[in-house]
Amino acid sequence: MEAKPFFSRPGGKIFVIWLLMTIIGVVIGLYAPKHLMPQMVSIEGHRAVLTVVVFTVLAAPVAALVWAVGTYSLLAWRRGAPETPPEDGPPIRGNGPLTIVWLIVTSFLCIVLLVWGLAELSADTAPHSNALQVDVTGQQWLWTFGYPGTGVQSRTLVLPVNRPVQFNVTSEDVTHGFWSLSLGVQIDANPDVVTTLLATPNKLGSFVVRCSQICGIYHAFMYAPGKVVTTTQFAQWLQSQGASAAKADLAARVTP
Ligand SMILES: [Cu+2]
Repeated sequence: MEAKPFFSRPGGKIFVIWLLMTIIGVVIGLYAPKHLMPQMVSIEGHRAVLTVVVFTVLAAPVAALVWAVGTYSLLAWRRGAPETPPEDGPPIRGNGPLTIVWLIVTSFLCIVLLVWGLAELSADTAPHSNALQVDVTGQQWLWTFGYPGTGVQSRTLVLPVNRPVQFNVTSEDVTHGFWSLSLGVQIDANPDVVTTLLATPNKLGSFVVRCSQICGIYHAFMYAPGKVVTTTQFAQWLQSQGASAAKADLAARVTP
């Protein structure tokens, strides 16, 4: 019996579906995050979008393989379909080239994701000598932002543009989650523990701080407004909140 051409066989058809789904997945990965995620106002926020793009694009062919086999099986071998499922093929255990390709691809994906994740984590938590210190305290069910050295406590997170900020995050009662998507930060706020996290706002604009841990009945209402302003506006704002002019200038100053 003459062998059927590749694209007439189930494997060939699955390959075509896989290719189409991979292309769709890659296109979604490249374009959707920029349009579906909110406006990013920090370097970390932009890097978070890039991470979503890279991970989606890398995951697209893997997800497409599962979907392609599933879609083909459902359509081609449905009840009453002209095509009947083939007999089980030979086991792939002894297939050397397939095993090697499988190992290389999966190892490559795991290593890329691991290295990328660790690099992002260390960049977000590395101490910075010139960072503006902001104490973030969560409690049921609001956020308080303190600016050490100025005496200012605020329910709005105001940050100067183009300066690293170190958030010292803690909680007064239960575990909360300090989370601002636009700032690209998220970390648990635990009682009796201060956890630090860095971000560098690089775009003027407003954002929202939310709680990412279910922390009680009004968890959904635990959010605070935030904005990124110029250095001058930041010093003026500190003064409007009761800081002396000297302390406000000192806190707002950018030292090289
Ligand atoms: Cu909370």
